[in-house]
Amino acid sequence: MGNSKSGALSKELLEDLKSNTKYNEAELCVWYQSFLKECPTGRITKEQFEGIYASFFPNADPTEYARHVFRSFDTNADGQLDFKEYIVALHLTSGGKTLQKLEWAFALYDVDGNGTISKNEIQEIVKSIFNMIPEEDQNDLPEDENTPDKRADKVWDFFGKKEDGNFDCVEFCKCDTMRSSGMRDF
Ligand SMILES: [Ca+2]
Ligand SMILES: [Ca+2]
Repeated sequence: MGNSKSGALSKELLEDLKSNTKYNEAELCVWYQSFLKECPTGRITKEQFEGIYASFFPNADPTEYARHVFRSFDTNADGQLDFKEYIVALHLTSGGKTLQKLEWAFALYDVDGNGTISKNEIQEIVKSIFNMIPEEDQNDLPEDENTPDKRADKVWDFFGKKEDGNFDCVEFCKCDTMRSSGMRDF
């Protein structure tokens, strides 16, 4: 409606994204135009999202992991990513380690969304990550983390939890050194 520079991006959404991401107005407008070009409906479906992952990992099976990532970005759980969710995703997966990023990683691992992470959930995500590693590359992994179970055990040990324990977002975010301790896939 005459607002040619920002397209259909509302002022409200623009302000929201400006304060919650590192992008400025000009960048957001450019992202919005390219988003609409790729997704004329203004929405990315789960299938489209899986398709994007599949194109990046032609020699492996990223479907499960793509589903988990999609879930963690689909904050209103309507089965689609709108522009806001897309930009927040972009912001979280690029750039430095921030509390926001840790909170997102927590949401990724909290498969059932109950606010805590269990060992089963760690195993499920680690398994989906392994599916993305071509078999010949799996052979090159260190002996103590060359299977999903070993890797999950390592991560679990890092948090110092009992088999049937779980941890919440505060504990998770406190573990600042986790990147170098087996959870480097963030
Ligand atoms: Ca959504
Ligand atoms: Ca959970």
